[in-house]
Amino acid sequence: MTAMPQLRLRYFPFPGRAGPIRDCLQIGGIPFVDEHIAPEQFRERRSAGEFPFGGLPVLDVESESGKVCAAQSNAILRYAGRLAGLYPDADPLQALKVDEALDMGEEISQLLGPSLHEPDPERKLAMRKVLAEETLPYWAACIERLLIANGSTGFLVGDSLSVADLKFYWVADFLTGGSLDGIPRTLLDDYPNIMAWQKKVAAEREARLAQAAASQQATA
Ligand SMILES: N[C@@H](CCC(=O)N[C@@H](CS)C(=O)NCC(=O)O)C(=O)O
Repeated sequence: MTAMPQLRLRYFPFPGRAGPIRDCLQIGGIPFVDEHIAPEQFRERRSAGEFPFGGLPVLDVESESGKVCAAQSNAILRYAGRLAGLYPDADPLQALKVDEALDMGEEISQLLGPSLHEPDPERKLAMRKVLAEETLPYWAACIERLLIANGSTGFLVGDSLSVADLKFYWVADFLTGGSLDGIPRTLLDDYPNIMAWQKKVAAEREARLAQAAASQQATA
């Protein structure tokens, strides 16, 4: 039997792009070191060339095949999903749909980037207005259609939790959590399938995390 690789996930001390990866590994009962890098330390460590493409998250994997340091949150999430049984590896069509959703999540995250980095408050709010009134409703309508096309199962792909749900759980949390000035917390309220999905995935995630924590305690 192949031994489980040793994993170290490096990211900032907030969910961001690492939220779904942390959840996935925890739900799957996959041990990993969850290293939180303070933003002040990040710049210094990046200048020292510590991160392959300069950004976070980064996953260090040590296995029988050697050591690997990998970047790109979706690639890491797929890998974590394979280890945790939350990526439909055996079904290419389901995997295609999961990949589609992951890339859509990344596209939405990237759309937020310019306003996050905009220092001028007026320009920031003007950018957020376009996001809140045009760009994000466009993508929300795409997700609503995805959920309907999947039979309104309450999951993005198939009829069970996958890494696609975990990715969007954190994207939706960021969008509607109230931390983005100019983006209303009610942004997704007009999309009944998204609202039902959000409720179901939040409950499923919590239950699966609690189950994983309980079984880890039982074997400790
Ligand atoms: N496409 C990359 C984007 C990585 C990225 O932009 N990460 C952000 C944090 S979410 C980062 O490292 N920001 C710090 C910076 O670039 O200064 C991925 O999905 O991992």
